Amino acid sequence: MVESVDTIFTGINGAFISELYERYLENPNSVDPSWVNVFTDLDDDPLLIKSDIKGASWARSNTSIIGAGEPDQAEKHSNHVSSNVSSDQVNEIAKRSIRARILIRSYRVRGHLHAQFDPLGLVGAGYHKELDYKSYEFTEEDLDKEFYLDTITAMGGKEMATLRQILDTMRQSYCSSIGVEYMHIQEMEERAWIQQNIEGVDYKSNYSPDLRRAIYKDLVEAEGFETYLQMKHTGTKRFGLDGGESLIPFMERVLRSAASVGVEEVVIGMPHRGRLNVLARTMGKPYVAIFSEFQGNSAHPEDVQGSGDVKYHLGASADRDFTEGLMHLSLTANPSHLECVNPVVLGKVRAKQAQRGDEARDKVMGLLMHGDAAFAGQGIVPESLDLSQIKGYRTGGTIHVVVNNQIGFTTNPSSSRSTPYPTDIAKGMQAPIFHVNGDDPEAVVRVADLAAQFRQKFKRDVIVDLFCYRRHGHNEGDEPMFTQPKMYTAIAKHPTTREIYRKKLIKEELITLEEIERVEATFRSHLDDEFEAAPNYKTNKADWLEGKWEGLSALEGEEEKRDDDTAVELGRLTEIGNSLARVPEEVSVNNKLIRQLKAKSIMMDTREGIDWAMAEALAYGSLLMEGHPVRLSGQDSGRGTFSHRHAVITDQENENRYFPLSQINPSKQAPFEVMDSPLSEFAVLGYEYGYSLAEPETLTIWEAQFGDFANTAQVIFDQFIASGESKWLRMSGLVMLLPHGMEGQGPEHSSARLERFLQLCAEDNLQVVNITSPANFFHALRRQVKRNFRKPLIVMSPKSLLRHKLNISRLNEMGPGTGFCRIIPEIDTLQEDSEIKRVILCSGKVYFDLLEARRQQNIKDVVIIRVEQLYPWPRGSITEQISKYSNADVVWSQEEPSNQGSWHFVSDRLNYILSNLDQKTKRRRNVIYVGRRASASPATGALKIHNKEQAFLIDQALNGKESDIVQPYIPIK
Ligand SMILES: Cc1ncc(C[n+]2csc(CCOP(=O)(O)OP(=O)(O)O)c2C)c(N)n1
Repeated sequence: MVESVDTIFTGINGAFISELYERYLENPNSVDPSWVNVFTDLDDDPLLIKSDIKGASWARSNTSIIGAGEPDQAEKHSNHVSSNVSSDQVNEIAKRSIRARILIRSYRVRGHLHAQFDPLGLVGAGYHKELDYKSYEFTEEDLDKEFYLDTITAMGGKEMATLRQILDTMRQSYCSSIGVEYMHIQEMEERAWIQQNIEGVDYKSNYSPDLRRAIYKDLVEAEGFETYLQMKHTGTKRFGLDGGESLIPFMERVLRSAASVGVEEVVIGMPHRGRLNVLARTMGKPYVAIFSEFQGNSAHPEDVQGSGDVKYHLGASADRDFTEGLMHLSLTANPSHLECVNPVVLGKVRAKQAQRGDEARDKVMGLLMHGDAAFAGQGIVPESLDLSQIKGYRTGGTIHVVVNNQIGFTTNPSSSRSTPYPTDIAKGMQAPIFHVNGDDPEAVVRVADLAAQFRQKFKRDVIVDLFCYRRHGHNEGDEPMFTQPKMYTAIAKHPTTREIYRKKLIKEELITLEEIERVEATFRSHLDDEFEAAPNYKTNKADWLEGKWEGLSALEGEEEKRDDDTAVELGRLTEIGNSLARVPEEVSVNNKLIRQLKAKSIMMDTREGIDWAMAEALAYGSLLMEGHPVRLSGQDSGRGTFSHRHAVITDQENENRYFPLSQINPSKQAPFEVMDSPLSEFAVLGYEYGYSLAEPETLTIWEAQFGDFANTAQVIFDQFIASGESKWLRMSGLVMLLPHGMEGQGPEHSSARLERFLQLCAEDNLQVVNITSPANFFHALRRQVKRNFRKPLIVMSPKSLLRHKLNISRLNEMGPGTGFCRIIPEIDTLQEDSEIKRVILCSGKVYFDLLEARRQQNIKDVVIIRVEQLYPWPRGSITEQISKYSNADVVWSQEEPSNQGSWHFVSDRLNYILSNLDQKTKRRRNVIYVGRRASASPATGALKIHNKEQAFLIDQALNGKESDIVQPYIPIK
């Protein structure tokens, strides 16, 4: 029965002190001044204490601990005291007890300061006043005096304890190889759980010889593998675990412990340090495969394309058959950029939980390893931690292990962070933090148990700070003595964790020497066998397109010929559209929104004038009805930054939320989720990418508030989205909506940095579109889950165009016989093709300015072609269009400055097309650039200048002679 924690008020003197304390809370002057000091020392929330006073008890149920929750006994005790001693004496005893309790509390809060968790002895110890009993007005004589401490779990439910006993228990609980920080947690039940599992618990006495044997074997394998690699491939980079070998028994135990409380699947993320060891020992990757990679062979089979990756970034999956239960493990591949894999892992976990219907988040769990310098330094760490309790993103708690080797490359902790521990950032997230000495593997194993159990019980993140050291340099070619001579002199003399544990086992006769030697010899001979087999080792299987991905295939054939069946029956579309346009009777809908819903209803009736928001909703709705879930996450995505989407209708009276897309046919449709994300791009994009890696059937979308904010997530674009498939054979069908367009809103709201995405394009890795028709957007979205492969889709999405009168479609453009258009040819009737003087190619918003101006000026000899998909570059369709106009010059028109937008990307490609076409004629054309000049800033801050520039470039595109057109890079004098 655990109801409360950390109370100094629930014991023998409870009634007396609580009355005093309540008086004090109401008016500090109403109690004897000697009590004021005692009470002010307690920095607890008065309300919390008051509730403790009112009858909470955290006594163990199997002991006879007395607490205020058991009033009979408390009363009895109280009476007992008052009948035997005078009220002055009660007062005195009460004060003494309360001081003891404050001392106890200090151990709970600060005991870690005296814990012995640094194997090198560089951190910890020292003198801390708060942990000195003398600071609480005790003297040496008090050590053997008894106190009434009947509610202290630590004292095993004793009614009386001496100060010496109290100190012993507190030191053993909080200042041994494990130092725990948990008093920052606000939930009393969570604090109580930790207290109960830490205070006075002699876990080591329960460890069986089998467990000790297993721990030793793990250490033998962890150390043995590193030293074997060092011997066979001296100096080759492997980012060895040497010094942090306890990570391996930790991993074994945390997984087993998680299995024993019902976890069936764990998604793992980790940096380079120790990764080969984890791959081998935890993930079961054959040593022979790793040795083969050391000999220079690829990790992929020969017939698989792609760049591959270095061996210490690779992922793996495995099924482990623990006695505690079967468990599927997947170690997520990651780039060298530390910590950026964190949100990716979280997104994968969430997707897997959705697949299993694991709403309690009991079955699938995330486990992340970190380096100490990276955990403290990288902003993605708090960004990702912040997701842990948020509705659309929570995953039921992640276990974090910081492999704290007390150095980052050559940088000391004092230069790495402003906080005492690398883990301090997690305190704000209410996570308990267990610091543990890596040289005490039994303590490490204990912490693994606590972490797994705490996570499963409270569905919160838990942090393990595995204190260790790094035996060699940053990598095996580095010399650490250049920068940390003292530390490395100490390390050189320091025995390995295995040696220390070996000694202990032998000394305490816990396992026989013979057994120990047998374990060592068996492993060594296994490594020899595997090493010998490595030269002939061939990977015969690429582990992709399995499980959920089965049935999908690698890209083949010409992109422009790929069949995209994205059309939907018109009847079905109107049914869906009418449902979305319905004003829900049960909701008090905002009046302006009622008008919008009516407008949608008219679109459906007339089957015309369908705007962007409606086309988007029809794409989602139709996919949902076909069984594809839709998940859309981004800042303010529910309503939509530009107030166009209204995927959530908020009741004007009670703020209840109604989701039209979830109400089309609730029992027959797939789930729709839309989330207003935290104000993060890096973590949220990484998360959605992770989700898309695990779930190919869901249309997963991330939306940037404005396109340029996606910059802060650039690592995810570069390292995962653009290159993940090539490096790791992992597809993603993630859609990214990045509002883009020059609208006079200033430098930072104009550009989604289209040029950067185009620069990333190669080998069909991405799709980049800048679409000018709602129907085409509808098809682009549906295409993402309708094809037999998945590719990330980057959409330069509209802002003002959401409401532009020309940016509309007819319903039948989404109906049978239609599909995604990579380019959209001229739509107006103009002169004969041979009379056309100019072909303007453009992409995105500028099209509407060009079209309107041409119509206004009644120009009939200038054709405008829209390139809706910039990548994969639709060379065939563009060639076909340009070839119709053999007497025309060819202009590329864009509103972005010439160093931005598409110009760099299209110019060579268009010239290539022109040179091919012109081979048959005498004419030699080069594409002409019309757009803003190169500019440091994406746009002007002044609307007037913007308008002038825009009018000028439109005029030049339509009317400018080639010789008059402003050159992209020549500044105006
Ligand atoms: C984002 C990022 N910045 C810099 C680096 C270069 N780098 C690689 S490892 C490392 C030190 C990491 O220290 P720590 O996190 O303590 O892990 P350790 O290598 O000590 O295990 C650095 C700076 C990187 N990989 N990623």
